[in-house]
Amino acid sequence: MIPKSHPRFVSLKTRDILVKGVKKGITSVHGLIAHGRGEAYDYLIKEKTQKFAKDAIKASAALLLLAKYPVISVNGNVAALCPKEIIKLSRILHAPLEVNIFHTSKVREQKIKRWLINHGSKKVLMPNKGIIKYVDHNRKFCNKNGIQKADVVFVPLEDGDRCQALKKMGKKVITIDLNPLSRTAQTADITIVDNIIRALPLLVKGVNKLKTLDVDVLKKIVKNHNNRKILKQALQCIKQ
Ligand code: PTJ
Repeated sequence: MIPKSHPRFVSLKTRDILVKGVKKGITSVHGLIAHGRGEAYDYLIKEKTQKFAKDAIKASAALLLLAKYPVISVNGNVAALCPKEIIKLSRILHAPLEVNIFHTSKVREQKIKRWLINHGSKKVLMPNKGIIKYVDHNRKFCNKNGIQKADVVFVPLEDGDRCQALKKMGKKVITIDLNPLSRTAQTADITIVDNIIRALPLLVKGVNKLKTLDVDVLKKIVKNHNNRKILKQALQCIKQ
């Protein structure tokens, strides 16, 4: 039991959640390593949602609201860290959740699905006959009524290959990634450089706030977003 008074309470608690995720069979063991890398970057941005992240969250909310068919991709880390928030986002956007994992395991896919349903999701899409072109590994399989059909795909904590492939397929891609240098961060249309545990609740808030705005206003927010500039600001912050 970690006492709340511990100066690293949130960080230690988050690690615990992921370790439990591994024990439950939701998170891959590799997910712990990925999280460690994320933590290092989080430390460098002072474990705070910086302005460049807030700006990217606003643009993401606008793009998701403008989407005709947005889909939210869920992997083992996302499922363990923020099941409730990801379901909230799916609900307010009417965007399906789709389980799509990198480290192949049919058993883990089913466990993630059950986990999300137990947390209140009505429906969870699974990879089937849909194909993401240009990808060789397990992630090439997707749901043909989910990611395959989507115009905007939200892929938090992603590996670079699939992000590039989704872009080549003509989709708009939004990601959350603490590493501004990762291929995903560099390739996505919008990159939220922040910890998912802070960014996701803010994205839900952002969608709720912007949902009454005029389409033209939302389009302007998206048009004014410059991902290169955001990544540069994130790197600048890290350098400092
Ligand atoms: O469940 P699976 O099989 O799909 O596996 C999921 C992981 C995350 C293990 C898999 O997609 C993977 O290996 O990802 P990568 O290539 O390590 O990329 C994950 C990215 O997410 C890295 O750039 C990390 O810095 C970043 N990251 C890790 N934890 C967080 C994070 N970004 C935001 N918030 C975090 N908590």
